[in-house]
Amino acid sequence: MTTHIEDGYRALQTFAAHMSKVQQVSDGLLTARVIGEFSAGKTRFLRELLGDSIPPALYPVSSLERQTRLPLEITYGAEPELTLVQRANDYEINDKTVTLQTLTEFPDREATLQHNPLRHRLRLAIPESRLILKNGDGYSDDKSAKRLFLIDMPGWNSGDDLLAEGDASEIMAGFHNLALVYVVSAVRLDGLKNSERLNNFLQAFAEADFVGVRHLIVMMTHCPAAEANALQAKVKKQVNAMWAELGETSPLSMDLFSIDFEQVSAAELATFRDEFWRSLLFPLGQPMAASVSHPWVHFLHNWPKHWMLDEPLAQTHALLAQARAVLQTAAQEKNYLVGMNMTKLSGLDAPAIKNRLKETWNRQMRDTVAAAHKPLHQSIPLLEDNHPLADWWNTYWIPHLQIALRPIANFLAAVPEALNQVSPQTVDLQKHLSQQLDALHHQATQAAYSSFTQVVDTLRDLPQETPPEQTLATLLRLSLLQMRYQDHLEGRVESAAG
Ligand SMILES: Nc1nc2c(ncn2[C@@H]2O[C@H](COP(=O)(O)OP(=O)(O)OP(=O)(O)O)[C@@H](O)[C@H]2O)c(=O)[nH]1
Ligand SMILES: [Mg+2]
Repeated sequence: MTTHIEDGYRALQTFAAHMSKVQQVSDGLLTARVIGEFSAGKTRFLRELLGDSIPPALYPVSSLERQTRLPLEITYGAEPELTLVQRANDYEINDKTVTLQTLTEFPDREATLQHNPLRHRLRLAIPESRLILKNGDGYSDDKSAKRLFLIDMPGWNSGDDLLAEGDASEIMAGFHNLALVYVVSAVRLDGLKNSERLNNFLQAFAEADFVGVRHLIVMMTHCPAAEANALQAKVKKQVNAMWAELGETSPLSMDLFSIDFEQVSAAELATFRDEFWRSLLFPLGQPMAASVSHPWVHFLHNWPKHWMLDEPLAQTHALLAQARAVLQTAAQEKNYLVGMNMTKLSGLDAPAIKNRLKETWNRQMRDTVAAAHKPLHQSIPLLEDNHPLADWWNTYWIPHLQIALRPIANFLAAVPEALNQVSPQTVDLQKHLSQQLDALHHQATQAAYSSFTQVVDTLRDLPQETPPEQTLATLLRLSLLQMRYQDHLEGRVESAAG
């Protein structure tokens, strides 16, 4: 015999599998490249931005020497995964991207030397839902969710390869750009090479294709907080002057960030992350979703309306409330028929007594579901077969709710029988009814106030404004606790396989 908790976990695994299947998101054409001189802090910046979603072994290597050799594209994946892919162009998406290898740790520069940076890329998929373009990439006709690619590029003047030393325009902009992120170290602002490359970069930027407004993000690393304002002003002036020199008359859409990753506090980093995401996604003109910690949240928010559990849960609450009302109305202060006793029935023959009692009972119960034809345990709402929680609902929720409600029907079925047995010879009406009904009433009361119905009550008491993911998490967590409790109560032990 399996335990409740084993059955529960199995049902939740089905749910998890369902959720992972729902979240297949296809590749989009849109990219945001992170570019700049070697050791400017490009990789460090991406690590700081995304750190929480990247498992330590897959942390991109950032070091004092030139490091990044293959472009690293970071995109959304339900589970973190690092792969080596063959992909020469941003438009080789979905099936056209060939996965060559799955890596268990991030390779250093040496380990990537045999691959050609013009044809190979590393791809890091992480559960960061802001890397999903909910309404598509702005290029494909279908508006379904698409993956956005943040691409960490090798630094220019990084020495030995084609890609880094080649024509800047080839690596500086993507095929379709969301924005370009230009990383510069505050300590090297004045380098000659830097201003030459900034010039190259702005040319590439001017010619590149953008999904919305041509958006530049300048990310200044190694910047002490005290000098941030002065250095930002300096960079802004430099960039605007070069932009004008290129003959560009349109104003530049530019956001500037400055930070010293070694000095920043956790709170400052959190603010920086939010502001950066807002800036990056601003060309899409979509209000930015609040940062979310779990990818399922996004899918949950996009569930079809009729999949939301509000309605079936509300119906569950209603059924339980009806059951309790029956029990309470049936036995008021231990009396099954309020105000009725044998004295009131004196002079009546047996059939007349039965009729009187039946009338009294029906009158007493008329506002409860005792008067309805369909028993409560047959009115439990169902979930569609393809609902992600169908298995859990069918194997956990429904059986437990049936157990809570069925004894009400047993009790109600026994009442006419008990009334039928009353005759002019009956000495004490209430005593007779107690003998006939107390045990069943007690059973039904226990069932209606069980560890399971406590789960139902707790959910009803959640604040109105509780977000759906929190309600669901509470529901599932409580249900697992309840199963454990029930196993304990029934002395069931988990099998070795569980
Ligand atoms: N103190 C300090 N160090 C930083 C900051 N940003 C980056 N670094 C360090 O600078 C070094 C170079 O950073 P990377 O992120 O590897 O630079 P990169 O631009 O990716 O360099 P390549 O991959 O070689 O092109 C690393 O040791 C970082 O830890 C910063 O804001 N402050
Ligand atoms: Mg790097």
